[in-house]
Amino acid sequence: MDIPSPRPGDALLVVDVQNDFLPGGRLAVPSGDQVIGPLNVAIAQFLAQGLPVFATRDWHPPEHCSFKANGGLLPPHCVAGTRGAAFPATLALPPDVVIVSKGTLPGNDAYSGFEGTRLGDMLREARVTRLLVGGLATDFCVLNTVTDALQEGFGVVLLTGAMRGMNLQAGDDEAAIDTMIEHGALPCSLPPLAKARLPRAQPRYR
Ligand code: VGL
Ligand code: ZN
Repeated sequence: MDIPSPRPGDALLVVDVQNDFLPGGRLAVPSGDQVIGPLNVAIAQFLAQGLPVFATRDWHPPEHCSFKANGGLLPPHCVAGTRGAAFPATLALPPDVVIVSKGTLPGNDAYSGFEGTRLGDMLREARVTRLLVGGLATDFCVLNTVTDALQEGFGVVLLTGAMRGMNLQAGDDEAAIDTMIEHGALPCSLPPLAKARLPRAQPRYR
């Protein structure tokens, strides 16, 4: 298994790294904060190479259908404009990050960043062919976003060190990773983008 060096046509996709999904948040993913360090390494490398960074976020109205008070199953979370919906200050998103909000309508939930958004079109407009993906939660929004990305014809590399699962049942995160691989995603199990710190091994000719 190879560590993919980002190349032209790649984009980094950061999935739902928001305060409410971090420890202490309304819908916390266990150890969710551990994705921030490796994602910051990846962001720095994409920035250095002039490659685009996209970030999805759950962005619900207060009357969202997934909330218990509105007949859903979940505590209120990621209400648009609140601190819980914000990206953590420690996540070093670049100034030109493309933010994709999902689940913005009261009656629609979206576990995939492609659902009800322009993400697919924006990626195609940016000539992106492959996504390197990390974030939260492996077994919900990462899973659904990745299977949609593959369905839309994008290549996907899973930054498995930069994602964490909700694990409502033990092992849900590993099962989700297996499912994404079965659908065609490639895992990168080594510390993501460790090569970022190494000089380029060889000059490149074209
Ligand atoms: C998510 C539950 C509800 C997620 C979003 O980002 O995985 N999970 N909304
Ligand atoms: Zn949600």
